[in-house]
Formats: sequence, structure tokens, C-alpha cells
Amino acid sequence: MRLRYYHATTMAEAMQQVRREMGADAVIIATHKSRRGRGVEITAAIDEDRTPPAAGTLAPADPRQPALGTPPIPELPDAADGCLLQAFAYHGVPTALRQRLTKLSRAVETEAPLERLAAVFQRQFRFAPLPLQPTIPIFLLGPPGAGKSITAAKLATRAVVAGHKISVITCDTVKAGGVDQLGAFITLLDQTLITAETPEDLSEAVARTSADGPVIIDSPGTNPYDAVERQDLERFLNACPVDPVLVMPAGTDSAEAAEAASIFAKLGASRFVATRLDAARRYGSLLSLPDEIGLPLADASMSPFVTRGFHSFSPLSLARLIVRDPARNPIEAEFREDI
Ligand SMILES: Nc1nc2c(ncn2[C@@H]2O[C@H](COP(=O)(O)OP(=O)(O)OP(=O)(O)O)[C@@H](O)[C@H]2O)c(=O)[nH]1
Ligand SMILES: [Mg+2]
Repeated sequence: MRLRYYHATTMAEAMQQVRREMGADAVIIATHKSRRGRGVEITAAIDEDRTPPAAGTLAPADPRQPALGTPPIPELPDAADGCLLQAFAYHGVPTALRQRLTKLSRAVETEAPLERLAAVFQRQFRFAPLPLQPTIPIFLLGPPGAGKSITAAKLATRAVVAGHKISVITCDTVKAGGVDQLGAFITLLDQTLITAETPEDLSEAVARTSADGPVIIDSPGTNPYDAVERQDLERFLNACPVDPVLVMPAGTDSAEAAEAASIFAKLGASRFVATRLDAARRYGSLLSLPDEIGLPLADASMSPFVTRGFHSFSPLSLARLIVRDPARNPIEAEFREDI
């Protein structure tokens, strides 16, 4: 990694110097604007071993680039670039994604980084919140300790509060106490947790549920890298028609989360719920999952308490999470819809 410092009168001039001397792959690590009008300073970095691809080895065109007919994206960086690149670096967003999102943001006609980012997310990512009354059972799956059972309890509580009848089933007869933990929450809702020890039990339990209320299914933690655990999960997923929803904790390494999520996506995950947003500050995985795997963002959990902290993602809330100062706003405030 080679670092260089640039000083210029304006941000645009400094960015031009960076691009001229370090090339388009340079990443802005930090920007500083003198409060006393002494110009701006940029710290830029580039991987030393980055060599241009040999002729004929260029990757095919990225389908997520703007389609033909959309306005051309200005090549020259502008003032908002520094802010976005700095935010992406903080969140550990993979380099290629940082650069692509920043470039796309230049086509948005506003100087405000937040609005730019929200507009880019709107175009690039899919948002699919879990419905209050799903038509097929929601099957929560994910790695151990991801927050599946708390999410099941939150979905159940939300539905009961809205006046719906619910059925909650757990396939987690694997872990000691797995049934009791969720059972305690479901009892508080005056309901009985249904246990499914085998895929046949699950299919029968789903067939017995009432047709006019949501059905929520919890599953044991699955290590995505363990073939036996994957096969066990697959047998339950195939027992009857379900909507498999991945549950992933925020604050983990973006690449690690994307690799694990890609395995769950192959097993059928249709979208993901992110948990523990309150207990993390770096949200790079919230971008790598929709970008690398194309998984839509559903909802976010930001409290261990079942009656609190469950909100749908939107382009604006996701943008707020990326540009926020974590020390200032409580996390739930980022999910209000006004700008
Ligand atoms: N702070 C915070 N804690 C959470 C959140 N969601 C879950 N937790 C906590 O994370 C821990 C694991 O949550 P569970 O719901 O038991 O996770 P799980 O995926 O069901 O775990 P396994 O069934 O063991 O795989 C518990 O201590 C929860 O209280 C959240 O949004 N915020
Ligand atoms: Mg659990």
C-alpha cells in the first residue's frame, strides 16, 4: 500500500491531482479542509502490486452499471466523493464497491452525500421488507447466534400487536434450551410454540396452521461451511413451501459475511434481516450482501428486546447508517423517513 498526501485550494483540484498521479484505482483515506481557508488536504492510497490486466482478460461488463440511455457519469471527482470514500473506508466496504458506488453517486444531481447515496442505493439494491401478513411461512435461517430466535419473537410480537393470529414453529431441537428460549417469548403472547423434530413434523405442523395468520419458523444455527449441517437445514427447507429469510448480524467483516451469505443464498435465502445494529458500528456487510450476492435487504434489528428495535430498511435509512456519526444519533433515529 502506497500513501500520498495532496494539498490544493479546492477539493476538486486535489482530487484531480490524485487521479493524475496515482490513477483511477487510488482510494481516498482521509480529507481535511482548513477552517482558516488554507485549502484542503487529501490522503490517498493505492495497492503497490496492482497491475493492469493483460489484454483480453478484462472482466465482462458489470450488469449493475447504469444501463445505456442513462445520463453519463462525470469522470471527475467532486467534493462529496471524499466524504463518501471516507465513510466506506470506515465501514470496511470492499475497495471495488467503494469506487463503483462513489462513481455512480456523481450522476445524482445534488451535492449532499446522504441524498446521493440514498439515490444510488435506490437504483442498485433491492429492498424487500417482511410483510406483516406473509402468504407463505417465513423460515428464518442463518449462522449460529445470528439472532434468528429473537427475530422470530419480534415478528410474532409485531403480528400479535397488529391483531393477527400467529403460528410459531421451531426446528431447533438440536441445541439444549433452544425450544425453551423462544417458547418463553411465545408464551408471553398467549400462544404455544410448536416443535418440529423432523422435516415431516414441520410439514404436518404447517399444514395444521390457520390459513389467516402469519406462520414463523425458527431453525437451529447452521455453520455454512459444514456439509452435514447444511444438509440438515436443506431437508427442513424442502419439507414444505416456505420463504427462507437469512438472518445475519451486523458488524462482521464484509467479505466473511458475503461468503457465508452466498452459501445460504444457494440454499434458497430470498432476502436478509440484519441484527445487532445497536451493538456494531461498521456496516460494510449491509452493502456487500446486496452487492455481491444480490440479496435484497429486508429488516433491521437493533435491540435484544422483542418489543423494540425492528425496522424496515429503505435506501435512505441505509445511506444514513453509512454516513452517520455513531457517537451522535441513537441508531433507531436513522430509520425515520424524513430527510
Ligand atoms: N443488542 C442486540 N442483541 C441481539 C439482537 N438480536 C439478537 N440479539 C442477541 O444475540 C444473542 C443471540 O440471539 P438468538 O436470537 O438467540 O440467536 P440465534 O440465531 O437464535 O442463535 P442460535 O439458535 O444459537 O443459532 C442473544 O443474546 C440475543 O439477545 C439485536 O438486534 N441487538
Ligand atoms: Mg435460536
